[in-house]
Amino acid sequence: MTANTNDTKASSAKPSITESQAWQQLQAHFQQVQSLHMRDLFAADPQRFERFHVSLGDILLDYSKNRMTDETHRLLLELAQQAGVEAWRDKMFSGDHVNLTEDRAVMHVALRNRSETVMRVDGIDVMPQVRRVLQKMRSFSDAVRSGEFRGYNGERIKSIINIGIGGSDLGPLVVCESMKPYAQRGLNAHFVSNADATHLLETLKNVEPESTLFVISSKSFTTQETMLNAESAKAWFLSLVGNEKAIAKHFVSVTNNTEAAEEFGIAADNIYEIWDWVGGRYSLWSAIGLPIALYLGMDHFEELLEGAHVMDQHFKTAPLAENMPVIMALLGIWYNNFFDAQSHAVMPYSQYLRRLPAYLQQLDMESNGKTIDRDGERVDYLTGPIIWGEPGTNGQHAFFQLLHQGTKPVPADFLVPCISQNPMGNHHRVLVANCFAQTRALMHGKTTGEALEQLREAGLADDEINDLFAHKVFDGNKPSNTILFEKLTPKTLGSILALYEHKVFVQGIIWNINSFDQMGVEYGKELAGDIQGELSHRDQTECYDSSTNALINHRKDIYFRHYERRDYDKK
Ligand code: G6Q
Repeated sequence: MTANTNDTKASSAKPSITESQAWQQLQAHFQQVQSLHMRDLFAADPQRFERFHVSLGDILLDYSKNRMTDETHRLLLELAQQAGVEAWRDKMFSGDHVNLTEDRAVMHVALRNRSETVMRVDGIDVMPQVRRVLQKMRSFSDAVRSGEFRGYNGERIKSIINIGIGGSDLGPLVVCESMKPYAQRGLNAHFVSNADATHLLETLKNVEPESTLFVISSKSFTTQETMLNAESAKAWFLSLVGNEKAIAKHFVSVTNNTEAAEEFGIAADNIYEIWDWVGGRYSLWSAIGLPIALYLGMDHFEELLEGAHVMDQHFKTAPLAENMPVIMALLGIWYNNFFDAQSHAVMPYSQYLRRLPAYLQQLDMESNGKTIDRDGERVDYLTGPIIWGEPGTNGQHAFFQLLHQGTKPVPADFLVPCISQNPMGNHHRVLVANCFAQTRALMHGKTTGEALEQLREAGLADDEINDLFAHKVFDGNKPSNTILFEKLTPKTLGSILALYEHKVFVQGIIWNINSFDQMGVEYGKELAGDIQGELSHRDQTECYDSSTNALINHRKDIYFRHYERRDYDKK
């Protein structure tokens, strides 16, 4: 371990956060405020929005529709202070090995550092290498987009297929999907991740080899799904083109394992480097963002970086009380640990952001889905929530019922632009009105009096009203944040993604867990190997539990019978 790491570890050896004064005070405070209704808090204080919102550039975070008072706010901020959030944030920005279990720096902020500031990892300024790779991305993406770079037979590149999974998929995917209005006409971006060949084959149905560029994205270049898909894509390409040399014009790679990429057949020049201080789920800002640069152009990619940098500076310098990621993190902890909320919903009122919940699922759940704290002890409090969501207004016609009248508390984030990328008739006004109406209804609910009045106005008889009214009452007091922004531009998207990254970081610090490893993912990578071996022969499998054995044997029976019959039929 380096001196850096030892320092970090020594300073983290402290009593559980639940023993801190702030936590204890929050617990006592929770008893007093849990029965307060936000409806009354708003009625009693016309300035509530004024006090509980914060802006950064064109992004407004309204957090006034939360079950909190000034005292809650104060105590939550104290919790952040007592957990050492500021010190840990500074350690991350200084390149300390805050990823303790992997003994690594966590420096995705350097990837989008648009200032002249030096950013060191293990004593070395990483900015020159970051800028070198960005420059290489620019040259290549410019050449592809202008048609200067062409396929082996002179065709222009029309399709980019990213082959990667997890962090090497979700980040570029969410950005490309969200930024479609900025894409170049005639250029399509596809993302293939699943081991299920369907994903690759269905994608290949839409492209021609001469005009397709594959980006093999894998930090390790060993991930099973990615290797499978990359090999099958290469085989497909060669079967149609029949020319090994053509690979140099159609396959590039982003990886930390250049040797393996070269062995796969990728020309050295076509390899884009990433570094071990870039975590997979924090890597869209690195060369893993190459599909973004290709699809949207490097200027837009740099605007995305700029947006993230603005959020980084805000996170680094704004006082905790006005710090957007800190506020969102603390509210999340308030519900997770004091109200026992098991999940957190994300509702983008923007079709372009439809994949945001999936991206945030990985960011949050892979980072903070941990039980062992930084000191190696089992935690005795809840850590990361289940993240889920769908775009509005669709969710309203599906699961919103549970938000309004279910028995489980589900705090939610609503994201909505003020201006649409696709102004058309009344669509956007309807969309925004629905978003605001939902957060208002969740907060306010519908009282018994209001329900009765509505039923009377509808002309129902008294006995009908009696039977119905209880079903028409909405408790309200359901918390939400609203993130309202001007327009979904690359810069705004960069800020929003960085906002969530830092939110997750702050929560990890308070829960005293390492948000930057992913042992569960690695465990998954180990597991399938043995079973794959068992599936390849006909003998009965008996080495696992009865359930796993039976499932394996059942599949073998069906599979081998299916192929034997097919071979027999062919004869
Ligand atoms: C992310 C995780 C994980 C990883 C994938 C792909 O933080 O580490 O999702 O990104 O397993 O890994 P490779 O990029 O090495 O293929």
